[in-house]
Order: sequence, then C-alpha cells, then structure tokens
Amino acid sequence: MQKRAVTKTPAGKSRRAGTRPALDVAGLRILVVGAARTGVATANFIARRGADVTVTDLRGRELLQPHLGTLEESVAQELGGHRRETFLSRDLIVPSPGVRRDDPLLVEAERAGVAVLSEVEVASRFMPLPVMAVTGTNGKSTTVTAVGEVLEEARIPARVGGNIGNPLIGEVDRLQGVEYVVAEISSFQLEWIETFRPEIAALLNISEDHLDRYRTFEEYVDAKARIFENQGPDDYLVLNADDTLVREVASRARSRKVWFSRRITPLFGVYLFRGWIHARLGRGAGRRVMPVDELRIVGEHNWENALAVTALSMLAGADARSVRRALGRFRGLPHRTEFVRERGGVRYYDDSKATNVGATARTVAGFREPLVLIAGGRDKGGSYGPLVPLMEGRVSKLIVMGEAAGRIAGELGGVVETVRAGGMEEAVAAAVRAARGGGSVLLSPACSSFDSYRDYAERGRHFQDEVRKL
Ligand code: UMA
Ligand code: ADP
Repeated sequence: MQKRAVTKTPAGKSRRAGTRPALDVAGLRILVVGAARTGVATANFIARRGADVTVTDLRGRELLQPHLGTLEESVAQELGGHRRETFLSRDLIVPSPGVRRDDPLLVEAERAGVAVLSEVEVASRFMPLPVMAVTGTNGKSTTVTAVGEVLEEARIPARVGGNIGNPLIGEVDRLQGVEYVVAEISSFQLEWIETFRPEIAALLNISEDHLDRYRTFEEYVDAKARIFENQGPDDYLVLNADDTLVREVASRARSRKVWFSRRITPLFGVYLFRGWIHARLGRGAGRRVMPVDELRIVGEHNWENALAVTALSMLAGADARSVRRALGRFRGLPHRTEFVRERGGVRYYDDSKATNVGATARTVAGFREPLVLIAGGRDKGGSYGPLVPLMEGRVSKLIVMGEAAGRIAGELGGVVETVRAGGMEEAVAAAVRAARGGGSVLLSPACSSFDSYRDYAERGRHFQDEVRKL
C-alpha cells in the first residue's frame, strides 16, 4: 500500500489520501500504444520501475521524432504500425487516450486475457497524496488552472496536470513536497480505469462531444460518469446543479455531493447570491467569498467555472480570501473567449478552444452586444441544433468555414444570414464588413481544428494574426 497524506477540509475534518492498490510493474511485459506525450511519459515511467516495455505507434519514426527524443533507451519500439503478436503476448497494455476503445487489436487482446489500463489509472496507483480530478465537456482547463492558482495563493503546494497537456504519469516523480494533485481528466482517459478514485472529483457539465469516437451520446456520458465510479461516502463530488444531465448522472454516485449553482442555494455547496459567490461547505450559514464582478474571465459560463473553482479549492483547504485574491487576478487561458483587440469600434474575441457545440452555445449566450460569429472546422458528428435559438436577435451574421461549413449552413442558414469563407483570412475580412463598425466578432468554431490546423491553438493564433493585421 502507498503512504497516506493528510490535509484539512474547510469542515475541519482531517482528510487523507485514500489507500490505492499498489501496482508492481517490475518484470512485467508491457505494451504502450501511442508514442506521443502520454505514451512516451508512460513508457519511461514504467521502464524505470523495471518493466520490459515496448512502445508502438501507427505513425513512423519521422513524425514521432519530437517525442522519441526523450524516450528511455531500454524501451523497444515498433513504429509505423501495430503488430498483433505483440498485443497478444503482453501482461499489460497501456493505450494512449487517442486510441479508440473499440480498436480491434485492443479488443482481441483484452478478450485473450491481457490487462488493459489507462495511463491515469497507472499514474494514480503511484500517488500517495490526495487527487482532485476534474471532468466535464467544457471548462476543465480553465477550472484546473484557476484551482492551481488559488491553491498557490493559499500556500497549498499543488501540481496541475492531465488532459491539459502534461500527462499525470510524468508528474509522479515530481511530487516531493506537493500536497494535492489537480488533474484534468477527459472521457478518453477514463475508458480504461479500474480503481481510479479521486478524493475530490468534479463533473462540470455535459453536452454532446466526441460523437466521432463514441457510438452514442450515452456511451460518452457513461465514460464521464466513471470519474466518481470508485468514490465512497468520504470522497467529495463537486457537481453543477444547473445542468440537468449532471443532476441525472449524479444520482448514481455514492460520494458526498457538493453542488454549485448560479440559480439555487444548495444545502452544501457554492452559489451566487446578490452578485456574490457564497460558500456553505460546513455548518452554519453560507459565507460571502467574492463579488462576481471582480472576476476578470468573461461570460456566464466562466461564473460557473469560478463557482466550481471555489468549491474545489475550499474543499482542498483554501480559505475564502485566497479564492478572492487569486480569482480576482486570473485572466483565463489563451483561446478561451480571449479578448484580442478593439479596432474601429469592433471588439474581437478568440474562442478557438470551443471545439464542440455546447461550448460555442454558452459563449454566444454570454454576449449581450450584436455579434458576428465565425464557426466551422472538422465536424464531430453532433447536431448544431442547440445554436438555433441563440442566433435570433444576437448574431447578425454567421460566417462558416472548413469541412463542416456545409452542415452548419444547412442547420443554421434558415435562422441567420450565413456566408461561407474559404479560410481564416476570408472569414476575418467578411467579419469586418459584417460588423460595420460596432459590436463584437467572435471566433467560436463548435468544431475541432484538425481539418486545417495542428490544433486549436494554431487556429486561434491564425485568427489573432489576421485580426492584428487589420
Ligand atoms: N495512435 C496509435 N494507434 C492508435 C491511435 C493513435 O498508435 O490506434 C498514436 C498516434 O499515431 C499518435 C499517438 O497515438 O502518435 C497520439 O496519442 P494521443 O492522441 O493520446 O496523444 P497524446 O500526445 O498522448 O495526448 C493525450 C491527449 N490526447 C487525446 O486525448 C486525443 C491530450 O489531450 C492530452 O493533453 C495528453 O494526452 C496529456 O494527457 C488532447 C485532447 O484533444 C489535448 N483531448 C481531448 C479533448 O480535450 O477534447 C479529449
Ligand atoms: P476544456 O478543457 O473542457 O476544453 P476550457 O476551459 O479549455 O475547457 O474551455 C474551452 C471552451 O469551452 C471555452 O473556449 C468556452 O467556449 C467553453 N467553456 C468554458 N467554460 C465553460 C462552461 N463552464 N460551460 C460551457 N462552456 C464553457
């Protein structure tokens, strides 16, 4: 068993990291699938602990070079494709999040009795300290980053990682002196967990996403709900009371529920009341934490993120003053409803990280001034329907681009004036003309960027470059 660490909750109760079943990888034959960020970090970690490790990737050496440079020499490599014999002859397979759960080789290996565990599962087995795990369709990165800042302000040493970009397993050897691990967790990373049990979990919201990977929306929701699957009555689960699906799913949880809401006053939780964030996380009346107009992150979706951050940080032991100070400074992450500039009376915002319809819907709903919306990219298989009621009276013109342009125009073209753009340059030029010297222009694509860009950040930078050229 791993060592236990102790922290204090606001309720004053002494809290420990739950015991996690040890995982001894020494001598095991392990296959790591995918040789990018997760795969290389995992292979290195388990190789250093005495496992016989092979890493395999569909891509060849040249494309993987930026990652392979840091791979331990003892790790065998099978690149440019996967070999069936290798999958079937291992004790354990650790797939990267990008590997589909229904990958035929994985399925066959599992049927043949090979254990399959996600990197997050393996990492957690080596974590002797409390873990906070945040999932949800949107707001994860914003939330975990802000929690990290609040904990720093409260002098609670914490490390932030996971889906936000640095695999958790790469953090395990850097936990000296750290009291909390704050993890952003995606649905993909939950697909192969077994015992993963965060002491504090959060489910921020659920809307359609990744329907190019899951057969049904239910499958996606079920994957998200696994965040609390192993929690017991001593573990906390932070939940969005204003999200119907979250409420429904939460009825499955055994955990101690901590609700956050913009609309209601939960018995145990964090809420908005007369313009202030309040927290009631122990006995007695709710306490004022900070006025919501001190937040620098814009949009009502960010109020929700701030409520979640307040709940999570205070459960981890932060005081209200630290929450107010850190959240009052927090400017948000790039490409999340990021203000770019004002030019000729028009304000330009980059929300390139809005890679699904739910994210775009929430951002658009938060704008009061007339809006020109630029959307499109690679379609993920969901419906653009939730955007329909948001167009009228709010969006004066919709500019669509990328592979999904036709689908979006098909679903929204009847409710808002829609034009097609051949690329970002054209889209920004069309937006300038449409804005006619007032209101805002928002890039909020509702799609992934992979049709034309390496990732959402590259797309966001392209937009910002075009806007700065104006
Ligand atoms: N590969 C195979 N076989 C397969 C499938 C993929 O070999 O069947 C290979 C690919 O050729 C590639 C590698 O696997 O070389 C890619 O693996 P990966 O996609 O898991 O990439 P990583 O760099 O390990 O990044 C992953 C997460 N990626 C995904 O979930 C797709 C990153 O989240 C995460 O930051 C990182 O681990 C660290 O934890 C990205 C993401 O898009 C940002 N996440 C989704 C989202 O946020 O919506 C869930
Ligand atoms: P994630 O890590 O879950 O992708 P981010 O914090 O990076 O979330 O935000 C991504 C996008 O999601 C933002 O650009 C914004 O459009 C939208 N968004 C952020 N927070 C929320 C929220 N609480 N509810 C709905 N949409 C949100």
